[in-house]
Amino acid sequence: MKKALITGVTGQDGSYLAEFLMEKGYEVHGVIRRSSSYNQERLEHIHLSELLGSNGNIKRFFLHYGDITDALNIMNLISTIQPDEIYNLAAQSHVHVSFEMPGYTLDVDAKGTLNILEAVRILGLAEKTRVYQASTSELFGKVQEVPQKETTPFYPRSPYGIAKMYGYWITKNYRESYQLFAVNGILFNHESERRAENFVTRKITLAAARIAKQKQQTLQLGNLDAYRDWGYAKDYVECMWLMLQHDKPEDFVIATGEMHSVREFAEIAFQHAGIELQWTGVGIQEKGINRSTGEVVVEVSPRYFRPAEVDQLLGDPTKAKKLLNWNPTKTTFEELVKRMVHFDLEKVAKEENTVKMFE
Ligand code: NDP
Ligand code: GDR
Repeated sequence: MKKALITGVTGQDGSYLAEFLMEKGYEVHGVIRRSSSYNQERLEHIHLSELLGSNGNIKRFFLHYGDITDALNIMNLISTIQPDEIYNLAAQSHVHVSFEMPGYTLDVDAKGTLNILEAVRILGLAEKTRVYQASTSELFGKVQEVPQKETTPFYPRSPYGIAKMYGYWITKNYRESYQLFAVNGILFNHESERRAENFVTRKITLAAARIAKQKQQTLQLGNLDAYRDWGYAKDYVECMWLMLQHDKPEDFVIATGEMHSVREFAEIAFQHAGIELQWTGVGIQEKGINRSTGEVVVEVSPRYFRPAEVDQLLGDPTKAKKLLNWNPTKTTFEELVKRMVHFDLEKVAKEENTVKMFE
């Protein structure tokens, strides 16, 4: 049985990847951080299926306390588990937050990556353990070429993008210097009903659901004219695994090849929640009005503007299609938005019930 170690297992991608690898028959080990509040919501169903013995009562899912900034802890975990594959998904992953916490973002996203690669090298696991590094389309930042592919020059525009750039190069360097099977997945934005609530897509789908159910009045957004290449997270974790099964360690762009604006995302999301948006005004005066009631439901707030913005990202996944035989449009943009809104409509309905229960 192959063993995988996932850092960032409590996050959006980590939870989907854990499920995916369990289905493939792996023994899965995840790194969780000690927290004063519960942080395993996205993993509960995996715990449950293990407890119910649906996998023949052989425990195949293990969680370990750890932090990728703690080199000793990471060394100890890798030495004990002896994983065949490591997926480094742990990160301070919020671009806007990285402007407020650049030093911390550097420690986690750059040095944390080095800690993992060094542990594999020092422990003499270069031949056994394959490493996946969660690289990002934010490396492209201020776009030098459209669409972006593996050979497009980088120009990151945030402390997050710059820290991830170190992660990218150190991964490549360990591959070239020490013959590690270490690869970068340069993934473009991918979303889901498990997306954290402060990323723009989930913020919109939750707000659209709450506004439709009269639990919230308005949604405040920043730059409505940012364009992103949005895919579905569950489809993307498969690529991480495919990259580590490939015969050669190589870096891959993973994207849908289609981009949409934040404005468009909001329009479609509100539509699925039963509200037709009409835009009025310009710049920070711009507003989204509910066409049937005339109420303002979307406002622009400079609070969500970034000191330096990435205006548009569009990926070219040709290499992944060809070499990994990956299908980038399993879930279309429309389906993704619809799926997230319907999930949040149900979530919000349950919130209402909970409120009523305690009234
Ligand atoms: P999330 O923010 O949902 O999850 C991040 C995970 O990292 C959480 O499990 C978090 O733990 C963990 N983590 C944060 N800091 C540390 C640390 N110091 N030590 C150990 N664990 C830590 O991110 P996603 O799932 O969306 O993304 C996964 C990875 O892919 C990230 O590296 C992200 O930067 C990258 N990426 C994401 C893209 C996307 O569109 N989603 C696109 C391209 C790259 P906790 O729950 O305790 O906070
Ligand atoms: P991004 O995702 O920065 O692309 O990073 P995010 O959803 O935060 O922003 C996308 C775009 O929307 C604009 N925007 C807003 N963003 C947020 N969060 N909140 C708002 O209210 C808002 N209004 C407009 C942003 O300015 C931006 O242009 C994500 C993360 O998952 C990274 O970890 C990952 O590496 C990249 O995707 C690829």
